[in-house]
Amino acid sequence: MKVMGVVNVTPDSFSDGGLYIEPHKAIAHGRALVAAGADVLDVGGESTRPGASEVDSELEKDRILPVIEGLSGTVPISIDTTKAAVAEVAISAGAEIVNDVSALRGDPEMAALCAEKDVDLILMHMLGSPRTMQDDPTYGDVVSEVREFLLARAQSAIEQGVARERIWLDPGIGFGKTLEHNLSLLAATCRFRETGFPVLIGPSRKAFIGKIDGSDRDQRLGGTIAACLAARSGGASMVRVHDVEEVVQAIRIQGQIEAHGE
Ligand code: PMM
Repeated sequence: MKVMGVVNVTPDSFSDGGLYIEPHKAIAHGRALVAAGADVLDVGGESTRPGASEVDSELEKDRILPVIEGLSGTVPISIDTTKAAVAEVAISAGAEIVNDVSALRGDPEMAALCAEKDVDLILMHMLGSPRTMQDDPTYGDVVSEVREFLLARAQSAIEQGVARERIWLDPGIGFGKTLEHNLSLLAATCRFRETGFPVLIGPSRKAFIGKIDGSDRDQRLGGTIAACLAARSGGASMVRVHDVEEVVQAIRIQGQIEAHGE
């Protein structure tokens, strides 16, 4: 399983908002994550935390461009955006993956851009928008509904020219979900893997951990690792995390133990 390291160039993200808003700090952080074992870096210029407001695309471009240029040539870079204009400059600067938390609902140009540039495309489930998603999220059967949604978005991407083998699915931990929903989705990673698409899971430092044990954002490493290992056991192909070094170690040890089993 691969590890995607998070480089948030935002003033207000879930756990690291404001730390890397200056390009040289974001670049140094990205390089440190690569040294710690990140296989991919996910660069984002717009926060998706609950209640966050939208960022103008020019500001988002200004945030991410110097950072992607500075990190290009290290490991594959993913651009975390819902806007085709931002994705386009990111791809020109070297990004090879588009991480679209709106699953192509944010911008009608996004699918065509990904198809034309032949980049990987991560489709994530979110109920509503970051502004409203935590307002009493309700599902009948959360796993089936999220799975059907993602399959429909993948089908739409394919119809718009994106190659099937470029598509990743992500159930969107924390995006319009209660604690119960998040746990059900994590426990059902294999149901997403069964679709044939590679699965990405992003549990890092998220609120569901704190809802279980009362921990603050900077005290959720153990919970993050537990969720990553559960995702790996369920067949996830990549986890998106802030604490790369510790997660890489945990995955490696779990893999070694499994390799020595019956
Ligand atoms: N989570 C956040 C941002 N982008 N992208 C994907 N594909 N999956 C996620 O779970 C995800 C994401 C929010 O996390 P942060 O603001 O703490 O980085």
